[in-house]
Amino acid sequence: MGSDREEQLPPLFVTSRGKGTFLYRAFAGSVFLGISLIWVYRLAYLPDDDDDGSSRWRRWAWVGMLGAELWFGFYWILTQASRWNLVYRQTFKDRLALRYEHELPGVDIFVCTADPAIEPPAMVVSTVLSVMAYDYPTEKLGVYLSDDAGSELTYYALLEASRFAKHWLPFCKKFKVEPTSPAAFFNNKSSPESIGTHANEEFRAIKNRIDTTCKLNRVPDQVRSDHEEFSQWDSYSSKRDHDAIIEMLIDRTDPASIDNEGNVLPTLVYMAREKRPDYFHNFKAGAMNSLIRVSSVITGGEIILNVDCDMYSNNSKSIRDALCFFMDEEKGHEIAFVQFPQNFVNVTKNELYGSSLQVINNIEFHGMDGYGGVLYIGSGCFHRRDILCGMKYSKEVKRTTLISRRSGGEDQPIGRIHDPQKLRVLASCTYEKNTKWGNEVGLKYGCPVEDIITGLAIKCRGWKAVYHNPEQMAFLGLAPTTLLQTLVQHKRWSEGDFQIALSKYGPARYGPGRISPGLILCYLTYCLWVPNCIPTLYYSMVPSVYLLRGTSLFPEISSPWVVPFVYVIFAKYAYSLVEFLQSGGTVLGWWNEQRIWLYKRTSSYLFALIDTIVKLLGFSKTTFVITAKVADEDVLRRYEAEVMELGATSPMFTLISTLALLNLTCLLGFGIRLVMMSTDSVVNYSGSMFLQGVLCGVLVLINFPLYQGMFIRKDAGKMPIPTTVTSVVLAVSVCTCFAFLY
Ligand SMILES: *[C@@H]1O[C@H](CO)[C@@H](O)[C@H](O)[C@H]1NC(C)=O
Ligand SMILES: CC(=O)N[C@H]1CO[C@H](CO)[C@@H](O)[C@@H]1O
Repeated sequence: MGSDREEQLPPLFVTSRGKGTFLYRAFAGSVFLGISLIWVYRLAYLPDDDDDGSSRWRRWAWVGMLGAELWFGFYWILTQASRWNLVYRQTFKDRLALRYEHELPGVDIFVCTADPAIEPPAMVVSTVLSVMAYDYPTEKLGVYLSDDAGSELTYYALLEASRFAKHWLPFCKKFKVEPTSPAAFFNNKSSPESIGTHANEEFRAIKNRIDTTCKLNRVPDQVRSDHEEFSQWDSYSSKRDHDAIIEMLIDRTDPASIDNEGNVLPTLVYMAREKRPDYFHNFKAGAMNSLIRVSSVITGGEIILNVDCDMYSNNSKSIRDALCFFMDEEKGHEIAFVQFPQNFVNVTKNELYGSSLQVINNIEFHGMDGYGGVLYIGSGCFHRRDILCGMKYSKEVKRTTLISRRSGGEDQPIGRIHDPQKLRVLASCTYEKNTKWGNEVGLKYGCPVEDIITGLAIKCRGWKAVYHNPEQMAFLGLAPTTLLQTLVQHKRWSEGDFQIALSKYGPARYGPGRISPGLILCYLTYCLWVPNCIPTLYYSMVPSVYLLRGTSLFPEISSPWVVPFVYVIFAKYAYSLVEFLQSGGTVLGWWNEQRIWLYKRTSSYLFALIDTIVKLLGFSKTTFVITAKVADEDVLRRYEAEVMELGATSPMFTLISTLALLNLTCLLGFGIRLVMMSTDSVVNYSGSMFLQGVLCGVLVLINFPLYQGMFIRKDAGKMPIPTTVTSVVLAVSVCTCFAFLY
C-alpha cells in the first residue's frame, strides 16, 4: 500500500478532551482535603475507653464511623478516576465512504434472546428488522438470532419477519426511515403517516399473527405443513433439553434472496444451540460463542456486533460510525471493540428507578475512554472477530489493519458450509470440550457478567477500546419498570463484578503492567460496588439509633470540625447534581437517583455479598435471572405516573422498609426528646446532635415513597401488608433495644 499517501490522509475520527479539567481537578483536590480532615478528626477525637458501658459503646460506634468514612473516602478516590480525563469521539463517515466504500468489511450481527415468555418474539423480530435495515451494503451483512429457549414460536416470528423484510428494507431505504425498527417507527406519533400506511398495515398484521401465535402457544398448522423445518421441533422436549436447530431463512448468496425492488437481502440465520441437562450451558456467553462459530462458516464477517433482543437500532449509520474507528489508518489497528451506550426508550422524565444510567453513559464511560478502555457491556458493541477469538496484540500486527489484511488476500476462507449437519456440530454441547473456548477464545465463562470480564481480558492482551456516544442514540432498549426488577438486576451486576474482583482476573491483581493504573481504578469502581453495602448500612443505621439515645457521633455545630463534614457532603452532592443535570436529568430525577443509590447499596449489594460468600463456601451455584421486558398494564400505568412499584414480596423490600422505619422511629424519638427539654438544653443538645439529626432527617425524607407505600397507598402497587408488619416489628424492636438496654 502507498504508505506515504496514507499518512497524509485526514483521520477517520478525532478525539477531543473534555473542558474544565483543571478546574475539576482543583475541586476534587479540595474535596480530598476535606475527606482527610474528617479522617484526622475521627482519629484525634477517638473517645477514651472508660469502663463505663455507655462510653465504651460510643467508642466502638466511633471506630465504625471511622471505618465507614475510610471506605467512603477510598471509594470516592476510585470514582475520581473516571472523571479525571474525559474524552469525546467524533467520526467522519463521509471520509470513510470516500475511501473505502468498495472495500467495507463483512459485518455479522448477533441478537440474543432467551425466553419467549419474558422477551416477546414480536419485540425480538422488530430488533432483528432494525439491524437488517442498516445503511450498509446488504451483501456484506449477516444477521443471527440466537434463541436459547429453542422456541418454535420465536422461529415462527423470525420466519414472518424474513418475509416482511422484503418490504421493509426497500421501504427504509426509499424514505430514509429512522429508526429502522418497525415497532418503534410506527409507534412514533411524529413519524410521517402518509408514507407508511401500507407498510404499517402489513406490519400490524404480522405483529398480530405473531402475538396470536404466542398467546395460543402454537404455530398454525398451515405454516407448519408449508415449512418442513418445523419437524425439527418434533424431538424437542424442553428449553433445557433439545437438539441444535440452525436454519438459514435468508441466504444472501442465493440469487432468489432479493427484496421487492430486486436488491440483495442480508443473510438471516436462526440458531438454537443444543442444550442438554447434563451439560452446563454457560448462559449468554455460551450462546455468543456458538454464534461466533456458526457465523464464521456462513458469512464470516470480520466485524461482530452484538445487541440484546430489546435493543433496536435507532441510528442506521452506526456500523459506519464503528468502522471509522476500526479502519482509521493511524490508530485503527489497535482498537478491539467500539462500545455504544445503552440508552432506553422507556425512561420517564424523573426516572424513578435511576435506570437510565445517564451519568455512567455521559460521564464515567467518557472517563474510561480517556484511559483507552471503556467497559464492554454486552450490547451495542462492535468487536473485531479475530480479537474476540483470542488474538494477542503485538507491534508486528501494527499494519495488519482490517483493510490491508483484506487486500492482502489472507482472508480465512469462509467455508460457506451450508450442510446443516456440520453446522449443528458447531452448536453442539460437546464441541467445546477440551478446547480453549470460554477461556482464551471467545467470551469467557464462569462469571455472570461475561461481557465485563471478556472486555477486561481483551484489554489485558494489549488492545484498546473506544466509546462512541453519538447525539442520535445508536441503540434503544427497555429499562426495568419496577423497583424489584431494578434491585434484582443490580444484584446480578454487582455480584458478577465482585466475582471478577475476587477472581484471578481481578483488575488490581491482573491489571498492573497490562492496563493503565487509571483504568484499573475505573474497573475497581464497578468491581467494588458490593462492599459498599456494609459502610452504607452502618451509616444509615448507627448514627440514627445513637441519635435516639442522645449519643453524639459528629462534631458540635460550633466546632470548626463541622466544616470538613459540611463541605465534603455539600460539595459531593452539589457536584453530583450538576453532573446529573448536565447528563440531561432533572432535579427530581436526581433526588430519585439518590434514593435508588441507597436502596441498591443497602439491599442489592448486601444480597450480592451474602450470595458471594455462600458461593465461596460452596453451597450454591450461579443462577441467572433475566430481567423481564414486559409488564402488565397496571404496572406500566404506575411506572409512567412515577409511582413506586412495591407490590411484591421480597426480602429486599423487608430490608429497605425496616431501615426506613428505623430512621423514622429514631427521628420521632429525637423530636420527642427535644420537645420535653427546657429551652437552654434544647439549644445545647440540638447543637451537639445537629449533623446526626440532619442525616436522619434526610434519610426519612428520601424514604418518603416507602412510607406512602406502607401506610397511605391503597392501589395494587403498595407494599404488601405482611412486609409492612414485619418491618414495623423489626424496626421497633431494634430501636427499643438500643434506647433502653445497656
Ligand atoms: C432515535 O432516532 C430518531 C430518528 O432519527 C430521533 O429523532 C430520536 O431523537 C432518536 N432517539 C433518541 C433517544 O436519540
Ligand atoms: C414493554 C414496556 O414496558 N413498554 C413501555 C415502555 O414505555 C412506553 C411509554 O413510556 C410504553 O408505551 C410501553 O408500553
